[in-house]
Amino acid sequence: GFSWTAYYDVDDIYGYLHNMSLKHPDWAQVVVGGRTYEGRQILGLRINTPTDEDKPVMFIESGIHAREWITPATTTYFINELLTSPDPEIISMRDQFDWHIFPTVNPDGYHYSYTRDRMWRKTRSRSQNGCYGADPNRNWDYNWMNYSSSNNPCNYQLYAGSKPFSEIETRTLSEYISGLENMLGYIAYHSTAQTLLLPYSDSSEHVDNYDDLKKIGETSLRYGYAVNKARYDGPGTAAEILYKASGGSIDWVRHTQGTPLVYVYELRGVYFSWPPSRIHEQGDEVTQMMVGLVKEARNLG
Ligand code: 0X9
Ligand code: ZN
Repeated sequence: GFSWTAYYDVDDIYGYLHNMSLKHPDWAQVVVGGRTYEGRQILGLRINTPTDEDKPVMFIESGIHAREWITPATTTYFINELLTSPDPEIISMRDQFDWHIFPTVNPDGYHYSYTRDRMWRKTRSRSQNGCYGADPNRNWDYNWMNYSSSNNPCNYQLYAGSKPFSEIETRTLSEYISGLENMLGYIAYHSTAQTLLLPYSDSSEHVDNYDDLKKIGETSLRYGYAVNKARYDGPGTAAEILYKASGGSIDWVRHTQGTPLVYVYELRGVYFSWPPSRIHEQGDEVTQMMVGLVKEARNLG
């Protein structure tokens, strides 16, 4: 069976999502967020418990970078918490939103990292000169190619693609996102800078609700800290506390969709490695970070 003491390949993660939808058919369903170069689907779980009113959407993007294995593992852990936890705080968080949760939005890359090259980061599209993959977090259609981006398809990490949305993964996922009405939050998980980032990633400009985002982020980190005493940097813009990077998903989401709550959580680990025996620890921390985020967001209205 599926557990949180090991890392799993894509098919097992997708199997878990299917099992959960069979177990909770009334409020959990598998959704297709997009397609990949190698013909996979980008699968997620939509969790939407029955209520009278329409609920705001909370979107979770995970695993856009293939080698950041802790992110899909944490995300399925979080799904399991939403589905099974008896904690009233977690139940209340679950019931407030229409959740769209995608544990691995770059499944071709993740499978390649899992089976061939642990440090693989990009997609697996083949370019004309025979090199593989683009960085899917440099490929979104907003300020494409400005910072921390390469135009060389053979660049192992930062090739931004031949044009904005050249990658079928980012293009199809962006279409899915555009189709969502009333998206309140978009949360992306990365690793391993142990940092909480706000938009924008490629400019020092502050978004109009920067102060709220900062306050909500601080509460989120405080809730996370209570679990393991792990200190995260931030919250702050990538330009302020990490480095400027263009073409990232959160910048596109914020700019084109106007989503109010947009964050990148860089989770823990050392050079993309994190012991499988400690997935629980990271999972509980992220769950509490989400509880804190949702609480403070509601306080601020
Ligand atoms: O460079 C990135 O894409 C992220 N760091 S990582 O080490 N996981 O690759 C930072 C993402 C910051 N946000 C955006 N660039 N949108
Ligand atoms: Zn990353």
